[in-house]
Amino acid sequence: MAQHKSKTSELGRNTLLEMYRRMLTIRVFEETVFDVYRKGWMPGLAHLSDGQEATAVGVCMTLRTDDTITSTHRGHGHIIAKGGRVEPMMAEVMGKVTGYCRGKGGEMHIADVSLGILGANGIVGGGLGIAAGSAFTAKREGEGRVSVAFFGDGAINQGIWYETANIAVLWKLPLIYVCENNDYTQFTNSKKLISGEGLAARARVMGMKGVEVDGNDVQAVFQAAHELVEAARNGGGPATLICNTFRYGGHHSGEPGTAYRSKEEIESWKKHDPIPFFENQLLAQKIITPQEIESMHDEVDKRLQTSVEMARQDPFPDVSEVTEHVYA
Ligand SMILES: Cc1ncc(C[n+]2csc(CCOP(=O)(O)OP(=O)(O)O)c2C)c(N)n1
Ligand SMILES: [Mg+2]
Repeated sequence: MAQHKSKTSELGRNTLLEMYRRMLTIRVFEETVFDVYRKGWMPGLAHLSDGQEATAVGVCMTLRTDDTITSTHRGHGHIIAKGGRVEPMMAEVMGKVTGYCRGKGGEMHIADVSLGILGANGIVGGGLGIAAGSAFTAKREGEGRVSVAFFGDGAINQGIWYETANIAVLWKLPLIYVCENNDYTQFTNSKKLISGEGLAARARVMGMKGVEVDGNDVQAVFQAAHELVEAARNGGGPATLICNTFRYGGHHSGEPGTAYRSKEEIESWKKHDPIPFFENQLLAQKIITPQEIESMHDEVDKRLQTSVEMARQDPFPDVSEVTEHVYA
């Protein structure tokens, strides 16, 4: 991954295309999971992140493989952005033994420690404490690793945010808080829930930088994240990046997401869809051709279809291992 280039204009073609491929992979993964859900091929509900791809990819492309991330209940995009493979992810979604967590985690609890993915998490704010612990370890080990905690605008009101932010500032931990501000906490507009002057101000009051960015512009996210990540890597301590974005679907796959959000609101965000937005930038800069875009779409579609076919044939974990690989 690109660690030392501070602007996307300094990134090579291959890195830019990889950013595009990962965004597209997230979009198609989410659409495929929704389809799998509707067909009754997975247990439970899916928490999808289509619409939010640029935030996940813009941040994760600034990271090294040994940097760590923690994710949320809406975590598929973060995992793909950090290099996770869609085949064991799809198997995990479908509860199969070939899944990242042997089918015992499900869609909300995917982890791959070898890639620094310390886990998605069904507890709102649950990843923040894990990320702070990882940042503490990174600081002690002194190898310049950073820890990124993705969290939602709803999670800023969880006590653990303040507890970890306090100690992270005091101890100058290499911890970057990345808020995916999609304006909603389940079915409530977050403006009704957040006091004071907003999310970035909350970060500043704790004594760290609070930077706000267009979360649907992957190049803007990359640049803002890169600056904060490199400062943290070099001993500058924690910071918070607020990425303004929007989820297209419902809070989960079981609801259409239109009862509490107007169609106009959803449509207006779709006009600033992160994927065509980046696509147009790449086309204008002659980094990609329309033919290459088409073949990348075909390649990603096929890969996702194959991942479903494979997972469908894979077995569920055997009942004899029900108490294995679990903590409780
Ligand atoms: C500790 C805790 N409280 C409540 C819930 C129920 N819950 C699940 S998601 C959610 C809203 C989270 O909103 P936000 O952090 O903005 O994330 P988003 O869903 O928008 O990605 C809530 C209240 C939970 N899972 N954990
Ligand atoms: Mg939210």
